[in-house]
Amino acid sequence: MPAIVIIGAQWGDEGKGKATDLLGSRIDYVVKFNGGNNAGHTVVIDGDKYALHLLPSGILSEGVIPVISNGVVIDIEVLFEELDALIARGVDVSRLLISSNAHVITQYHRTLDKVTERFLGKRQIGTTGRGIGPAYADKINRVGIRIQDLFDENILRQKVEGALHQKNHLLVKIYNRRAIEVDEIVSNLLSYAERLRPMVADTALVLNDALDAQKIVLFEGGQATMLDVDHGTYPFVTSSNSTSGGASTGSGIGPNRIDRVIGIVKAYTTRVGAGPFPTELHGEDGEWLRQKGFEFGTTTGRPRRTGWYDAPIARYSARINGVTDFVMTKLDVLSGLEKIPVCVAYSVDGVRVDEVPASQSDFHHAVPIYEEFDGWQEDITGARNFEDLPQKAQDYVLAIEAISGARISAIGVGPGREAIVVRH
Ligand code: 2SA
Ligand code: GDP
Ligand code: MG
Repeated sequence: MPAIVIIGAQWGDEGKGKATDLLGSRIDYVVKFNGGNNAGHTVVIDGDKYALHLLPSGILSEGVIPVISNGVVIDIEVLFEELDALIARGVDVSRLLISSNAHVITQYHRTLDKVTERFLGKRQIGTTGRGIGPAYADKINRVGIRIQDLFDENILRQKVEGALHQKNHLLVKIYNRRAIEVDEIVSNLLSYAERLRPMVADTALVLNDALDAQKIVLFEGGQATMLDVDHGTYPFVTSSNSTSGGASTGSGIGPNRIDRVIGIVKAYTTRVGAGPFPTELHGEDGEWLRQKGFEFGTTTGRPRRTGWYDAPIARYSARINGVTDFVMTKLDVLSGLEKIPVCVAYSVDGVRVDEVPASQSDFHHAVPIYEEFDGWQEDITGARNFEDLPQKAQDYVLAIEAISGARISAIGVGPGREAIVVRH
């Protein structure tokens, strides 16, 4: 089973970092293929907490080769900060490989991200402010800066000039900000070149060779299906393909090499930023989930919006990603509830709809139709086999599995690396 893809099946923060880390001991390469330092993956190992943003979570597993492939946008200053923080904690990061085709996030991308959001006012997306959208916009607009450009000053200067040409006009005339100097950007980027050089590689070739040699390669998706620029709740999405297809285009391996797609779902739902969220809870229950699940952004610290499990979204994710199995996380957070509502379909303007509506306006109007399941009162954090779970927790998982479109092969019962029930 050489190529495995892990993706978020909801709106992110499902616990992908933990799932990646769990597989870590069996894999040879771990690849981040989309997004940038907007991601936030928390991994807890022996009580020690690691928050990773730009680096793949698999970097914490000994012997694994971490790869940042072409689909990623890289803020180099953040990259080095994150590497240095791991080095200080004794993590070996020396094997990291970075694609020469990956794009770079610069100061003007961060600035534009923030001023654009401010300009949008009430219509803002609630981005992480890390410059992700503007960097991908430049990539698509063919005025992006790639990692390989840092090794040729002439080319770099020409490209930065090209990129800043329109942006300075926009910044000065529309947003009333100061113009950004070409020299400032070029010298900043050049200052990173020598440290970066030994990490840069033709990562598509490396990964294809690895797969030819029967190595196990894990592709770790950032963000999630409902935040995918094509398949998510556009425009309330991130700017990359965070669905499983992104693993192919974002790394340069053929789609037919992917054997397994693991969708990570939380036992309930959360979302950070604006946009539709049918099962969102605004009252006490929502706050209870937020506190009990510690639902605060790993990158920005923002409180996450919380709500019940949404089965049409799980089915949608199973379909769009070709999910072979789900890992359900945070089941422990639901312990102590009398009844657990699960969204099984929506009512859109009075009509029952069983699948995620194709029209955004319909999705904005979708009202969940709930089925209630019995809760359980026991603490389940010590469970390691499915049979260790209280009968009602087993029933909840099996009921959700039946309506979610794929098998649930593992269940998270606590934040720690070991807190997982694997179903055989
Ligand atoms: P962006 O910055 O352009 O990617 O923002 C666009 C939308 O994508 C959402 N987004 C996220 N949603 C959940 N988790 C993310 N990572 C962090 C975490 C978030 C944080 O792990 O907690 O710390 O706030 C993430 N990254 C992007 C974002 O909220 C916008 O809705
Ligand atoms: P990611 O972006 O999908 O990697 O997820 P985040 O790291 O942003 O958020 C998931 C949070 O849930 C982290 O704080 C994890 O430590 C935590 N977590 C993961 N799995 C479980 C679980 O099964 N139970 C509990 N209680 N916490 C979990
Ligand atoms: Mg996260």
